[in-house]
Amino acid sequence: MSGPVLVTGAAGRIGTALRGGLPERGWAVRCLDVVPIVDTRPGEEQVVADATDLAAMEDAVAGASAVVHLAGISGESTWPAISHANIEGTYCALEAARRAGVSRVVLASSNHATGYTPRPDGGLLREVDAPPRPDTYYGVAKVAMEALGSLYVDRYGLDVVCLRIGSAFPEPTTVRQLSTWLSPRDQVALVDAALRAPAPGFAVVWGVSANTRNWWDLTAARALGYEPSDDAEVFASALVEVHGEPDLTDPVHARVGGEYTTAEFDAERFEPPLPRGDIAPGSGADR
Ligand code: 15L
Repeated sequence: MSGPVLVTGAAGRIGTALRGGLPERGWAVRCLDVVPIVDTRPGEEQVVADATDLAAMEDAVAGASAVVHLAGISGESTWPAISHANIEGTYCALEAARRAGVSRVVLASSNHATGYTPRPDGGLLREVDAPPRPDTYYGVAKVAMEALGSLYVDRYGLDVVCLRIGSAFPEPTTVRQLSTWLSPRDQVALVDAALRAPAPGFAVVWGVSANTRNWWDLTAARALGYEPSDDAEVFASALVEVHGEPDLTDPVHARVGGEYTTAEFDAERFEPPLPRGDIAPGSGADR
């Protein structure tokens, strides 16, 4: 590996975990976010820029060895906001990488790209059995992300790994997340594997920890070299005591996207987001 990894949305939740863990795995990190990072770490490079600004992205990617694209709105919002931040942002990340000759791009996709997919009657759900079936405009943007990644592999020969991330939080806070949790340590392990996998071409893999209650198959992610360490089950008794065991007929547990497939997540219920410069780091504006 030569040159730093450009991490977009570096001030956000996953970006912060990666900034902590990637250097220990030998990666230098160049951070990019619309807001300055306050707790900068030794050796990090900092770029304050908007990931939807192609010229700025071209400058930011120069000399990088890979791009990890996390920037964007991290949940449902209005169509103008999602289409600009999340779809335009993905195009800019891939196009800037292509123009700079950076051949490896890791994209933060999401389970919500296929959120309406039902839970299988038994066994584990493979990515190939969960084609695009978005549950929100946010999910549509993740479908577009995967489609753009596929295009840049086939047309321009990039290696693009799309991570269909589950619930990337410090710890699970709902019973659904006992199945969908991706711990901060495993966020680092998954991105590290996506960066190192020899010639993955185009790959789409689930991003969850080694949860006892997983129903998304980790075979494809493990084939990339991902070795998860954590299991949400250590939080199960406390969560089940408060919320009860999950009812598997409830859409929240019967579909990949959980709550996002319910009426509560109709985009009409969402306000346009704050202007991007007013968004605090780690507020969820970046993944
Ligand atoms: C996501 O993609 C979101 O970024 C995150 O906020 C959670 O909602 C997560 O999915 C999830 O499904 O738990």
